[in-house]
Amino acid sequence: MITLLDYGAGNVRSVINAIESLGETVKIVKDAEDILSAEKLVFPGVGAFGSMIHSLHENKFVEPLKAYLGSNRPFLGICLGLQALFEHSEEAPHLGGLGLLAGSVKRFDTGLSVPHIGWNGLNVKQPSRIFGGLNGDEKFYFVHSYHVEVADPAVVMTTTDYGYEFVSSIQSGNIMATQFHPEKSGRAGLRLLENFIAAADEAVRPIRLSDRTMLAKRILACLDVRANDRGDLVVTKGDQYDVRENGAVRNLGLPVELARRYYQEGADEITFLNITGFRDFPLEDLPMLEVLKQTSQHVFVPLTIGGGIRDYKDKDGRTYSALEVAAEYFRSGADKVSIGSDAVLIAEAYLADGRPSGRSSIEEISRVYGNQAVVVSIDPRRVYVDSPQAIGHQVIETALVGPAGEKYCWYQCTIQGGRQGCELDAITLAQVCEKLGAGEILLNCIDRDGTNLGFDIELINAVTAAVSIPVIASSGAGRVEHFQEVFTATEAESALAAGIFHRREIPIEDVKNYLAEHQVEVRR
Ligand code: 1PR
Repeated sequence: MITLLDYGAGNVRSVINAIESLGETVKIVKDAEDILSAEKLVFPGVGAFGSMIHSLHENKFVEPLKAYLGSNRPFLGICLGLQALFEHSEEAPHLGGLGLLAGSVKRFDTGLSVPHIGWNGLNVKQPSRIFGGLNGDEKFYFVHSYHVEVADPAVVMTTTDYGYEFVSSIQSGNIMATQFHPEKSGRAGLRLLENFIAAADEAVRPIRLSDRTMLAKRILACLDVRANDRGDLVVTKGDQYDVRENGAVRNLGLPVELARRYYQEGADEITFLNITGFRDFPLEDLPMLEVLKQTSQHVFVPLTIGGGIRDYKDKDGRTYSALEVAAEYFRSGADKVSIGSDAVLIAEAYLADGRPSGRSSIEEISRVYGNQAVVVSIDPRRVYVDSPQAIGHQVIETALVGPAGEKYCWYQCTIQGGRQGCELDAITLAQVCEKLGAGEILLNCIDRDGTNLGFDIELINAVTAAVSIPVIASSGAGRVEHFQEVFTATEAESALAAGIFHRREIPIEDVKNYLAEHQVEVRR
């Protein structure tokens, strides 16, 4: 049996699902005694360092944890569960860590996008029993803005390169901890967890040792989900956001089945967008929560859910915050939430007031769950203008001239799935959302959606140049060459597609093979 320390933040469901998929049972810590009597303890830290340490103190888990760690029984820390072992973190300088290992936690100091999100490799520095069956060239899923700096190099199990080499896992006796998420790292991650559970004696070194790792460009499969006219939840797909064909909602399959297929076919991440979420109340929209729960039982890559993340008043007048809605999604298996319409309203309010409210969904969710858990989904549409000074928006010069020969355009934000245009441009929206705490931008494009004409490179370049958080390029993928183009002509960290995958026009494997042949780093 594995004892799991859940202090109530983020997605521990996926760790439980991963362990259970390996045939092991999980007991969740309820009190100090459960920690003290554990045989094998897993500590998946999620969210922010400060709130984690706070909760550990509040629950009176600190002393039992220290006692458990002192007994040298098997321990696996994940992400913040690694960082917690050290003395301090820059993320919450006034709060000490557990101090089991000498060293501290620092924010990434690199010109690259922070958080470091995605699939990266491991430079193995010492043998371990958790490497059994691994080749050494596998990639694992990372999502973090901070990393540990150890005082004693003897505890370093692996390092990873992102701008510079940082410690990505440690080992000290039976205590192991990884900065990456094995439970979100597909087959390689499950193997690592299996090795931890099996407690084999022999420490091994994988065969293929690298001395430099590279972050892979990610390929995301997106499932736009809504109820069809019979009320069944289906995956649909629009042409420039119009999901109806001959009056009926297009039905391209069942959400759980399709997500599972894409996981098996090598998708690096799966995104569900509840496209009518803006008008439904998600906490009453139980089928969507059920889709997440069922998907996360079999799909061990990151899951993002979007649609309807905002504050609500139900029919009895009770108010629910966006944070409560997000919390329910995290509990059901989501790793990130994606905020669309509400982000536009928040940015407009911020620009009007000249300061953050401190209470917006972006700020509240990122404060509790960390920036990496908050994606902002932008649904822009091109508006052509004659001159760069024409209006008070961030205008770009375009090679794709407008219908009347216009050489400039701006990207108008929309809400409610493109139904309503706003007086805000996509570049400004992305900048404001980064300031407020968003960790990633999902950059759609209504003009390109469903067209198979390729990504809007000009839009993607304008937004990636304006922010330092990762950008997911979305809308318009029609050929494998489009993925190569977006990764070579822009700084996008990942690319998302829907139609070509749903219609089985191009398998994910073909996209990755083509990218690998053209020297774009991918996870295989
Ligand atoms: O506004 O917070 O409730 O979130 C609603 C979410 O639903 C937003 O993220 C918005 O993008 C999405 N959405 C709303 N209406 C539609 C629609 O299609 N009618 N779908 C919609 C957006 C766009 C992409 C699509 C890519 C790739 N879908 O995610 O998957 O364009 O498609 P392609 O590869 O086939 O070109 P809120």
